[in-house]
Amino acid sequence: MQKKFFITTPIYYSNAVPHIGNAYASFIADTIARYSRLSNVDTRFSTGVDENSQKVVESAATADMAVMDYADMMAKKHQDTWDALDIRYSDFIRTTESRHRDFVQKVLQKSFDNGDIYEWVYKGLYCVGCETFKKETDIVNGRCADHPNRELEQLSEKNYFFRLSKYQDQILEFYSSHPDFVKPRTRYNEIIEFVRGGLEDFSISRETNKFGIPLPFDPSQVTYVWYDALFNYLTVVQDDESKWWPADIHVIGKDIVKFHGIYWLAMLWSAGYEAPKQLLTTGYFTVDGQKMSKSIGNVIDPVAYVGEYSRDMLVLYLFTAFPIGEDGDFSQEQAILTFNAKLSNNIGNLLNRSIALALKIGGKLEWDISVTSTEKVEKYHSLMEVHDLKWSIELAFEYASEINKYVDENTPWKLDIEIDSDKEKLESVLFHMIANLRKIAIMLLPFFDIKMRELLSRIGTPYDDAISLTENLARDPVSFFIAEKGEPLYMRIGK
Ligand code: ME8
Repeated sequence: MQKKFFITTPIYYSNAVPHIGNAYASFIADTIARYSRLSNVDTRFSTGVDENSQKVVESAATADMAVMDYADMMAKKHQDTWDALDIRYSDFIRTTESRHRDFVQKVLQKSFDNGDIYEWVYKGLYCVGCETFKKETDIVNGRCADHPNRELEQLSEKNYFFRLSKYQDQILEFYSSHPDFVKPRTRYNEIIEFVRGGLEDFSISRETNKFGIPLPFDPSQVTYVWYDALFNYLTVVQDDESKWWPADIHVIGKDIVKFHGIYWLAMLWSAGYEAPKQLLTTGYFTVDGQKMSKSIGNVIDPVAYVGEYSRDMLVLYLFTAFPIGEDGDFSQEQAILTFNAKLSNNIGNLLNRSIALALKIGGKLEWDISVTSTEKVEKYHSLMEVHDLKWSIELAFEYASEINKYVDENTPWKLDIEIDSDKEKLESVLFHMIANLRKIAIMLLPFFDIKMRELLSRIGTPYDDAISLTENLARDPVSFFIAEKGEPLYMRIGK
């Protein structure tokens, strides 16, 4: 078993509160971190805000606030969002913190000393939306293809450049010896193709921006936001770098895969660090068929959403609607249908039936043989270990459907407990139901912690935090006690 596990989310730009797309990346990292913690692995999960960006300066001006006052307010809003969504991160980093400035200056100096950073005058069109200079091929009708509402800025300034071109061969060699470095495979192939096309050195400083980390070897310039942002992943582990680095997984969206899959590797190597182990890349989703945008008014606020529905409904839908890595569409109608079918009906039904039957025989039972198979558990672990969250959840629901079918076939409600042979059969069916439902709930624990713990307590087989999730799953209960019927675990939405 792995000694430690370190997972990260992107650090989100702090000029807006997190929307559902940002929350998607955080839910993925959170679920994987929960599984790791429940498996008794020493786990670290970092997130935070990307503050040294022109976007933050502009938004502060629009809000008529001093930049740091605005950044403080927004960092607090980000933390409040993650708390409301029960995202259990262990580290929250702000790139304006002094620990981050000190660390970034240290790595900049290292790369400067070894000749990977040099001075040059740069001329080009800059997009503040992307925080990058744009090539002719990225420009459509005089504007950035991704930010058609913004004017491109013509910049000409003395800049420091990072010698990315030097690392081209090393990056290609790394990719060929690390076939699982970028998931899914399509993104891995895209990067290789891009690198083969030739890598150009990139500018890592700005003369005109005043908000950012000053270069240690030329304080008249500040670091380019991406150079500073990527190093957040190392700043957070400065308390014990050799234990935590390399990171096990960076969860990122497909929009930022080039920064992580190319720039980041070269920047790390240049400063004397190893590459992270894996980039888990998510797709993008649209909302009811349209790109999420403020002007359309379809940006979903995840906090309002879980307030109106529930965290479990949001996580269930985000994880089952499309596998990680694929693009998808968020349909509110489908989200409700999925919730009703899977949590309210399938799991809810199995729970209600188990409780109703148990109460028929006084709520108590003892048993001395194992009644569940290990096959599903093995499959579950192998899916969770490769972070296949969609099929791990689907496996648990398929399992619940099978047990519901088994109950339908055995019609235990027709049995007469006054007849000995009937009573024996009822007990056997019931124990089978409880032992399997218990396994299903444990499998779903990293996704729906609160409700699954509640379910386990209600069927008289509480989760044991003293042992690992694997051990909890490996043991069948030898008895249970159910005191009362209780409210539905998941109230159906609509009719
Ligand atoms: O890029 N669907 O921050 P950011 C799915 N600060 N995921 C989405 C999404 C959508 N429609 N929209 C955004 C930055 N995301 C940088 C990162 S890391 C060193 C610096 C998710 O606030 C996706 O994971 O723009 C994407 O990578 C992230 O939000 C971008 O957040």
